[in-house]
Amino acid sequence: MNFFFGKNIPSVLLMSLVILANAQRRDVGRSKKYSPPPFEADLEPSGYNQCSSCNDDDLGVTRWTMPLLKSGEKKYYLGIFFKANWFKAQQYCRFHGMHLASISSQQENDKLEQYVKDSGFGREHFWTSGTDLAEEGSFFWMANGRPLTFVNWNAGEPNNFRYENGEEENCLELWNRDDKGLKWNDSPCSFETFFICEVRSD
Ligand SMILES: [Ca+2]
Ligand SMILES: [Ca+2]
Repeated sequence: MNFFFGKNIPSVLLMSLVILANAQRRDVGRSKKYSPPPFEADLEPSGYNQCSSCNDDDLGVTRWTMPLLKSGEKKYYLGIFFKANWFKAQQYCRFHGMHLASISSQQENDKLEQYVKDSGFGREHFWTSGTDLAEEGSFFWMANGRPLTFVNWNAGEPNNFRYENGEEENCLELWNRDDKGLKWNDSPCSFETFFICEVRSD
């Protein structure tokens, strides 16, 4: 008993302290090695929203959280990663703080056409927010609740074609049907295709 609790006590204590200190040193080293890097926002909270690196490219596309095509007061987003029916496309845009697109001038249509072509999706169909679901034949933009003020229908459209299952065409898509440019067509809202969202500044 004296061996442990007699004159050897100081040396036992000393050894324990040395072991403990070494263990702590290892823990300190380990915690430094595996600490996650701090978020940028934590480092520079004031610079987080300044978008210092979101320069426009030749098309006027802003790249920050999402690539957006600038067109006057609007910004457009191309939904090209999955196809969705008109309602789901609407939901996607709204979830991200946008609307399905509206087009109010030839200039906007031309800019979108160029953007779609340059993005490699010139043969695809794209939903807009145009619809005559509320009243057959009276199209308006869900994006702003207004009737169409500019139209760019393809020849023979809108034709409200009736399918075998009884569904008619009530949603407005953009489609370069016969190389005459990105014209408009009414299409069944249940069809799944790409879509265009817009950000409005008004
Ligand atoms: Ca219709
Ligand atoms: Ca049609």
